[in-house]
Amino acid sequence: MVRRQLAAALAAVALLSSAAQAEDAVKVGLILPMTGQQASTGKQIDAAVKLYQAVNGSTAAGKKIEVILKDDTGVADVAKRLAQELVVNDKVAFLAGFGLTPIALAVAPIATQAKVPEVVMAAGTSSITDASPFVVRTSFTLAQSAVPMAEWAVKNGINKVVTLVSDFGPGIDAEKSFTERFKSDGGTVIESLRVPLRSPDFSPVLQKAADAKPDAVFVFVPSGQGAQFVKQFVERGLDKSGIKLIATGDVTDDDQLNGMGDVVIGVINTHNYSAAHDSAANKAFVDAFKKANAGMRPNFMAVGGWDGMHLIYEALKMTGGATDGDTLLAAMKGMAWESPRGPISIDPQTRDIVQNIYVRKVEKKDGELYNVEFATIPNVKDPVKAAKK
Ligand code: VNL
Repeated sequence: MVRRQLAAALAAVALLSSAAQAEDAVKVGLILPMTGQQASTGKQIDAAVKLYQAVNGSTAAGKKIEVILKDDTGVADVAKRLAQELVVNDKVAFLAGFGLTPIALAVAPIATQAKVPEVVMAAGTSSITDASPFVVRTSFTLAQSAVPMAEWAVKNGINKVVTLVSDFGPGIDAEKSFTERFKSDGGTVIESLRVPLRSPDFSPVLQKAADAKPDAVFVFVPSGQGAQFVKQFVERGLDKSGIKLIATGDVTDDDQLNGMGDVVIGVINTHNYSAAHDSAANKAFVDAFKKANAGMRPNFMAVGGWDGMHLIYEALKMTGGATDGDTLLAAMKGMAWESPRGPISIDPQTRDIVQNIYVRKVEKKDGELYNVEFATIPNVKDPVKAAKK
């Protein structure tokens, strides 16, 4: 009898303390494309988030940080439903992830309504941070990379260009910001070509680009499509046409670069992160990432995920564990730290990332292809928002 009462009492205590623990946990709803066309982005970010917790522990400000991973399959409507469920049922303190622009945009009204920070770890269209005062970005904008690419091209004797981009938000930003700067620096864009985001066939546009006989083709395709693009570039014979390939670093993505073959050696591109970035912080990051993921090389998406977790942890430390959205946003604005990509900060006015952009050349080092950085444009703010002010 006594024993049974004791057991019941102990069970009650256990229940209470696990309830208290659950209440103490801070939940992060991580919405990523784990399947479908953009699955490589989901895989990279998920791995980086797990690594962040393995290296830094699973608590911040004395609270357990519980990540709830959901697969949006790359579809905006699915992401929207998942975000709603995470807010209403799981009571998440953060929404994070967002592998594609339409997904980040679809979730923004939910972030606004629920006053939950939306940490954008991947998507790169400039306007995303305008979609909600609760959006904070740790990835990049396309204009950040495209403008320096245009500047480099004109300075290096490239005068006539065909642009070729994926036909959605970031591609249109890349096309527009490259073209504006290239023209104002004295270059000519002779043709602007776009390919669909879903299942693109690059052959017809590559033929058009070849026929236009430019000095170079400027290309943006999203992470995960670079290898296919390069394959078709070669199949159409553009590698032997004398037409140079210049690009944002999304094309020569570390996730796929090694498989692209020697044909990409020498390709000049601009971006925020290279696995070959020369710093102690990056070496430690790349080594730990490879060790935890059977040799997989981290790409710029992984770094956006890693830094998104840093932002979440540090904001919680600053608020002493308080999780109301306004307090968290105040903590995030202006935060600065050293990322594996170099020094970064969150612009307190726009909530967008400020970071170095590097001009890189694909080279072979120890039998592997890398984007080797040879010039740095420091502390680049999103040029689209900077121009509006
Ligand atoms: C986006 C931009 C997606 C750049 C990407 O890869 C990328 C986006 C998935 O804004 O949707 O490389």
